Amino acid sequence: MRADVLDPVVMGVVNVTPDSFSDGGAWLDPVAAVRRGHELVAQGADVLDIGGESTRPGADPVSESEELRRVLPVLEGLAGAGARLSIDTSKAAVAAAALDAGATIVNDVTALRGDPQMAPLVARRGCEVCLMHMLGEPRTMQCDPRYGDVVGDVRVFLAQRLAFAVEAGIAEQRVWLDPGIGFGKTIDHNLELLARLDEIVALGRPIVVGTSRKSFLGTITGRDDAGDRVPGTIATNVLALARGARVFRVHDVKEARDALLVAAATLRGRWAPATTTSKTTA
Ligand code: HH2
Repeated sequence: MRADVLDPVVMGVVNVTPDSFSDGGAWLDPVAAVRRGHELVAQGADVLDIGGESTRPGADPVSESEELRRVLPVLEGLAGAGARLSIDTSKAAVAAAALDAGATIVNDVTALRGDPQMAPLVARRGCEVCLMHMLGEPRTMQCDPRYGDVVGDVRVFLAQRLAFAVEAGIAEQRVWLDPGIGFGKTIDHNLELLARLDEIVALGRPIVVGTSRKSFLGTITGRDDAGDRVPGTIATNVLALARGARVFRVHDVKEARDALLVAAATLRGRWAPATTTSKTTA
């Protein structure tokens, strides 16, 4: 399964949206998005996560046809770019078209709850899938989220979604899990999840962490501009690596990659070149 848990997988974000919280509109033009994807690969991205619908708090849903119109030319333009392609969607039709265009990972922030066709599709295609925890839905998720014990609740949810996926015919070794930082969580919920990440890692699947530029980092540092939150992002990535996280979803690939490689070598106490095979299969 995992040859070396200290071998970080860097997942670079390409948001083909007008309204994403940190880069909305920047890569809406497919030519610009493809150029951005190539740039992230050159910076060391192992995976490109391409999304056509913002999930920021308060975001409005996007139609299937609009989402397809946004992401398909970008996926086609990035097939063969040198990184695995992930489609960030909760719609099975979008995922199916993305897989046809060369994606091999489905990143579903609803953890297969959003579209009943998603689990059978993933099972049929044998692709990898990321199942993320979210309390509520993007429009309302930041309105007073409450948990008994946030880490315990997220862990139970992810274990249940993993069992659901396996029951649906998805191979367990194809499943990645994500605690969903910022999705129906207060700043303290996010911090507790990161502090006790080892309890989520204990589920035995590769753990994806998506803290990149998120607002809790701005609250701690006083940085309102999302682009100024890169050092905060890196602090969380490095600590998450030390606690066993495997995949790091980031906007700033160069900075995150270098920090993670140095952190991994330091944690090991020796330097060894990255093992490509183990990385690409997470
Ligand atoms: N965060 C965002 C979107 N997709 N997927 C996973 N697995 N984990 C995350 O933490 C995650 C995610 C939100 O970030 P971003 O894509 O930059 O913003 P937006 O949703 O506004 O497009």
